Amino acid sequence: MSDATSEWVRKPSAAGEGTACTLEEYEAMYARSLDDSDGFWAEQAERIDWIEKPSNIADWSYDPVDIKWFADGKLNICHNAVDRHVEAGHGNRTALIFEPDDPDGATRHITYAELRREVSRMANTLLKMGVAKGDRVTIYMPMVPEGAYAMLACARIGAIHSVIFGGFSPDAIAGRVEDCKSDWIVTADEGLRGSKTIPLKANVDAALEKVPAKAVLVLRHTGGNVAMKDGRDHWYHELSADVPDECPCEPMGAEDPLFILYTSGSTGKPKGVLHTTGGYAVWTETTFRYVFDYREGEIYWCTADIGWVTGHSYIVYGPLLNGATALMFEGVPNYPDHDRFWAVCDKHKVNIFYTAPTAIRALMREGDAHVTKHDLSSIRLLGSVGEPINPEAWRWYHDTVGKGSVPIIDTWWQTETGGTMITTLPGAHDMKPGSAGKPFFGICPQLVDNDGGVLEGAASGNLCITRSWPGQARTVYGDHERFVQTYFSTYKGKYFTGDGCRRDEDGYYWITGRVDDVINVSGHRMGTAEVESALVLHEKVSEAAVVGYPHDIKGQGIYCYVTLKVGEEPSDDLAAELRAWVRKEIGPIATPDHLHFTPALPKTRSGKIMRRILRKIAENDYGALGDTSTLADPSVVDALIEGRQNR
Ligand code: 6R9
Repeated sequence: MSDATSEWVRKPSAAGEGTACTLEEYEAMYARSLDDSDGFWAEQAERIDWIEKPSNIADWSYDPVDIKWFADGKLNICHNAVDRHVEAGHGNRTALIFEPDDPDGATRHITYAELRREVSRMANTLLKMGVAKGDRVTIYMPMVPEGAYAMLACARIGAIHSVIFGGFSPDAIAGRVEDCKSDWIVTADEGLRGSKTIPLKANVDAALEKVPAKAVLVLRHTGGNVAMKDGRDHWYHELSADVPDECPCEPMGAEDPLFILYTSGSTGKPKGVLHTTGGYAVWTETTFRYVFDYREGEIYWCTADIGWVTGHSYIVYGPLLNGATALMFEGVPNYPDHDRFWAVCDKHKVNIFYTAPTAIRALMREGDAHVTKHDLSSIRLLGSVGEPINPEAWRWYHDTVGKGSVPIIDTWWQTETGGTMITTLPGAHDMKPGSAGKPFFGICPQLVDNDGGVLEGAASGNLCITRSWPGQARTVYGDHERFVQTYFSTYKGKYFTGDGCRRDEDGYYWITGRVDDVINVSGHRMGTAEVESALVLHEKVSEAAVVGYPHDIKGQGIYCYVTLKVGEEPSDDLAAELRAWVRKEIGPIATPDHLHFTPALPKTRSGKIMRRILRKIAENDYGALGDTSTLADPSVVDALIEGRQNR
């Protein structure tokens, strides 16, 4: 392999109109964001409408962990994302474009004035249902504008939204509803993805057999038949029929909670990552502005789902805070054909396109003709997010989609970071395929070795961040100790990201992937422990160990080693049953790629499963099994290699 470090791709020379900053500006602003952090962020915060302007800018500590930004400020983020633009005379500007799953279905254009009415109507409907400030509202919606309305409506009245991705199962919904004690659910009859219907309401019904909720608000979307429970379930169009389309914005403290978003970690059940109002507003506004270099009138499309943080920050809040026009797409990249993304870019003359490496790899495999048959000349910026992008996919994205002349931003960030942390800026930096690039304003990355020793210069290590930034998660909902343990105890006084990373001699960062027991499947974060817990819940399973392995399209695939209870026999039927079981317990995104029945797992004499060995076998890499002498029974390894599934 060539030394990718030396492979530069120069940015196009004309930065053009907009917010684009040059390399000199980036360097000056980055330096100031560290040397005069309060001054820098107070200035960025001026683009937000504050009810009470903050004077206390940064107020945080990593030991003990207590993070506050703009603490004495008051604002409403929905006002800033919606009303502010109408009041500034931009009511006729398009806020959202909706492209349905069916290419022949009705496209919708929603102006900022309409958005204000729709969000207000939704907010009044929530109030009518009984939702109060501080309540947790679960949103389980398809990718339709009403999903964004629901989020913004919560923000408008000071309720805390908890969006759950539509691909999660009833059990996963129940766990999340229970964890944040959410009495209220917003959902739709069904979702549509690639012409398949997703039974959203039925999934909610199944979840609510396990946990209680006071009311369910149901959007009629497909018109499919769903059961409605008297006294609990309400059709949105009925309940909202007589509510006004004006609703005041609740003044919120900057540190009042805005949303909870569940994400996977290396242990136990998913964590409810909590973001607050003021810092998140400033962070998503600023990152969107500089990273996407957004220019008035442009069409911006992020292909994520609002169920993930990328959808929160870069479909809803970031773009709308900037008064941008954001496209929402309900469908999938390969329906009705593998050209759908490019057809949509052409149809809506998309200027900025932001997607995930897994989609790029899948579409690359289908051949260039799907791309070249569409006019993509409107695209002037391409983005990537969610997992490391391999240089081959980067090249294809750059050369075939971007015709070799469009800059790519590879944005590294996490649910916990609220917005982009490491990326090149399109007007400032040359690119290196596979490298995320440079830290955003205010971000201090640090690489440490396994003992916490700080690594300087060109080095590889564990990626930490040493200073807080406005968009940082404040806690794990209801469990601050878990927040401290997960992120601030491995390397005391630092935020530990869980990612491995290399910094090259030019100061560019190359994320190498998770160093904990989290795997990244098609850009979806998953704890191997979650899949293991699901498997051992099955009556025939005694023990399970789950690892990731490199997968051409998905980035990582899910490889499960399973030992059965005495008397149970492995069979293809049982393997299929266990796959279906995991889908039911977690959701389709967690479907195992390989199920490997084994009479025993490799363990140390003290009983620890040697995952390193399991990873190597799943990767088909037996030359590097390393030291197996500490195994209680080394012969297990030969049997595992013999029975390997990923040939
Ligand atoms: C935004 C988002 C976070 C994890 C993160 C890392 C991986 C995200 C990446 C990337 C390499 C990038 N990740 N962006 N790795 N390059 N540009 O995806 O949040 O779902 O919480 O996942 O995703 O491993 O730690 P989230």
